[in-house]
Amino acid sequence: MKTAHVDTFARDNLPPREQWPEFHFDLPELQYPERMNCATLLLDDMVRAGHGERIAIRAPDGECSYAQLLAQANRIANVLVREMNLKPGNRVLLRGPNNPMMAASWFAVFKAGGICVGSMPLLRAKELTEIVNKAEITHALCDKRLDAELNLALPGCPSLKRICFWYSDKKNSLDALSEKQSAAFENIDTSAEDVALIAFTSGTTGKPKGTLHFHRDVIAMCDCFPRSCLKPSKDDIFIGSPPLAFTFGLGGLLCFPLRFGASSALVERFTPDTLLESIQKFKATILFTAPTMYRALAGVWDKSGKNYDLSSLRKCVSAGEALPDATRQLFKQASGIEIIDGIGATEMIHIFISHAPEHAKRGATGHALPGYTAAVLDENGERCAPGQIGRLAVKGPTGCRYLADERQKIYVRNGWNVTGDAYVMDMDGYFIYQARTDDMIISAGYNIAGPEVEGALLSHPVVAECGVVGVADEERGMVVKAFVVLKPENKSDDEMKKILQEHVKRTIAPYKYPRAIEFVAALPRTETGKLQRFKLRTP
Ligand code: 3UK
Repeated sequence: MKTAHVDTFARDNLPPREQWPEFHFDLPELQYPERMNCATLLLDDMVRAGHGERIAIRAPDGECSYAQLLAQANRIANVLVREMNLKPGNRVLLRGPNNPMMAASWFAVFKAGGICVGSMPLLRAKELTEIVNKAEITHALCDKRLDAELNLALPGCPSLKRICFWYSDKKNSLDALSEKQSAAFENIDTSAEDVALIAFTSGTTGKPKGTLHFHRDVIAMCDCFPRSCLKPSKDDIFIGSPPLAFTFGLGGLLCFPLRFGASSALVERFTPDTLLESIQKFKATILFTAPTMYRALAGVWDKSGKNYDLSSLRKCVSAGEALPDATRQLFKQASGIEIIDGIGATEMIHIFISHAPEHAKRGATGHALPGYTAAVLDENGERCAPGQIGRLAVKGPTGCRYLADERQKIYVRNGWNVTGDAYVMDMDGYFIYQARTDDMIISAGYNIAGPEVEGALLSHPVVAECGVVGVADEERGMVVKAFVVLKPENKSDDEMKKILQEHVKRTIAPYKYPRAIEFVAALPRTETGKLQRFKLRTP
């Protein structure tokens, strides 16, 4: 397919074809044309189809219709092309909290044929430098309030020549420049296989990996999980915490709502209480967030929940890490809502195993979504029998393509995307998460999955949060160690340790109980809500 990219850096740095996973487009809704620009489908076409007057983005300081979002994206696209000399294929860093200018900027870059590289708001200069250099980023659009780390990074980023800030009152701010531009823009006629974004993995260790996703992939993610599990309507109002730089947020808080003619409430920062307040304020119907937030929400729901009208909320999606059954149950008791759990990955762009709320099964992530095939494989790449633990492997319309990275050969094997997760398939074909493959604890010959022990601990009422890892032990090789955050007003003493150990022994196979327990005030987490187990292993 003929590329629209003049700057072919991304294409030139795709992995060689023979290292790509298999791609399958076996559903009627996954038959895509050879040329597509994802912004055209998500924005221009929606306005053409008559959604122009409907609200696309809701934010604390006002609403923005589809037509207004389109106009703003067009103005920014004109700034990129006319003032910042963007050429199709150039990489553009997008840095800001979730807000309307950030949303419009994503679309502006897609429209202009640029390649979006989102940056998590909390990234420091060192991490920014790494991704700018790895992706040879040439342009940046940045929220003025997040300029400090970017400015610190600049001396180490020779490729990054043109930067424009928004929410700034300067003459050359993105706000001022875009006002002067036309609200019309003709989208670049990209190929379905032109790279639209480079998403860096929130990898807990090692150098960040950039995953390349095509215009087609952005649309495919909208046509898989939302269509088969979430089933949104045009009246839904999405809300949630993941940054747009995290593909979980890009899908759930920007692309999914627009694909279905619905709207997204973008809020920059959440605590459990302000999230509840925002659900009321925006009458949000669909929530996207991580398991820890659901647990925290369940904790404040009964107290704070009374202060808010939360009756608009219908569906809740959890991803990013395993959803402990204790959290699923607590949240259901508090809200009446059965969480939709889904496993996704930056490499796959979004969720590929999940379930409709009525098919939730305790402890299980669900089934492969229509369009995807999933399997649990042993070390030889053969399928494991039901009940046998192995490596999760998946293929479908999206898949892993790392930007110039040897680790492609680790993630993709025999056409499968191997996610690095240990899973079991049960007799009903449900996929049941065990642990990250390298987080499995082997103690005295037993295989123990930390998350299972965490689940048992979380079912005790004094436990607010916990993380379980293996620590070296002379006698047993490794022992199970739990780091526990207690709810306020509980004593962190030896007696409490005993109580928790006995509780685990009663809940799951006794040999899995944590022989060591350490009480801590908080657990180390990434910006995407993931527990950083490696930090617990090496204090
Ligand atoms: C883990 C889960 C158990 C799992 C993501 C939804 O998390 C996302 O992408 P990342 O690249 O991490 C991928 C890894 O995270 N994981 C995610 N969801 C679950 N483990 N149950 C889950 N429900 O180890 C996976 O390999 O940061 C999630 C959509 C888009 C995403 N990028």
